[in-house]
Amino acid sequence: MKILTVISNYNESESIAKTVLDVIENGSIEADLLVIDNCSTDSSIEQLKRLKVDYLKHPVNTGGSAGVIKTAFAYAHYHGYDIYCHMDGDNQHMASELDKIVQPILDNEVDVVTGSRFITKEGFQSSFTRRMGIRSFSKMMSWVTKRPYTDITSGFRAYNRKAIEFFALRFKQEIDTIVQLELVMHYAGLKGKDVPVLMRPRETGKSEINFTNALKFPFYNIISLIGTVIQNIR
Ligand SMILES: Nc1nc2c(ncn2[C@@H]2O[C@H](COP(=O)(O)OP(=O)(O)OP(=O)(O)O)[C@@H](O)[C@H]2O)c(=O)[nH]1
Ligand SMILES: [Mg+2]
Repeated sequence: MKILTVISNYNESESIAKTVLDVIENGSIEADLLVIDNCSTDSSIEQLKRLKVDYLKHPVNTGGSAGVIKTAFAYAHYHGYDIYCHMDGDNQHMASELDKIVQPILDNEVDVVTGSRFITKEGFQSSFTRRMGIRSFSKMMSWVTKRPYTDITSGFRAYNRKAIEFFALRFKQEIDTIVQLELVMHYAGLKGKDVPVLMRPRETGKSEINFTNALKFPFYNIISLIGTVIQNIR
């Protein structure tokens, strides 16, 4: 079984080393490690060189973290990986819990696993408004797909070979929002589940969900949801 752990990085020079070392020292699975850098403008690349970790750098920033996921699917497929695990470079996800998101795939239970901080409600739970946003979209998606979602924006995920091949070979469009990614997986017949994990608070750097993105998030995701549902009507 070939497993790839990908760390998504954009201007995380203050936390990328911690994240990489967490995977190397505490990773609970046997896996290769790759950092995908979305054209950082800070000293992230110097940190990666110093750590001697494998990385690839986008020549331009894709305008959001979804671009990293597309590259990761292509890389995982090209190099013949059976499972691709995704972690954010802000050290919020725990490498010691990688086995939790991989196990349901090894058991052939599902195709995609999402680490959710809202099942046991322990560890970092995010701000009240952010929680409300995540909750509303999780509920909306559960209603549309009839599969329970609890932490729709979580970046701590594992995908099996079926999911990797779908996104690397068959899905040619851009991935713009997490709602679109989840809905497309649903329509492609990929089965998913959430498992409980703990998350840490972001200590440094800037979250993708800044003030402007927090305002745009509901609109983009609703448009995405409607657009993806319409595209699936034949
Ligand atoms: N902002 C931003 N982040 C990116 C980009 N490409 C990759 N990333 C990475 O994607 C991850 C996004 O995580 P966060 O910005 O913390 O967003 P989040 O975890 O959904 O939100 P929080 O709950 O606030 O932590 C980080 O690891 C970034 O380094 C990009 O183009 N913009
Ligand atoms: Mg984060």
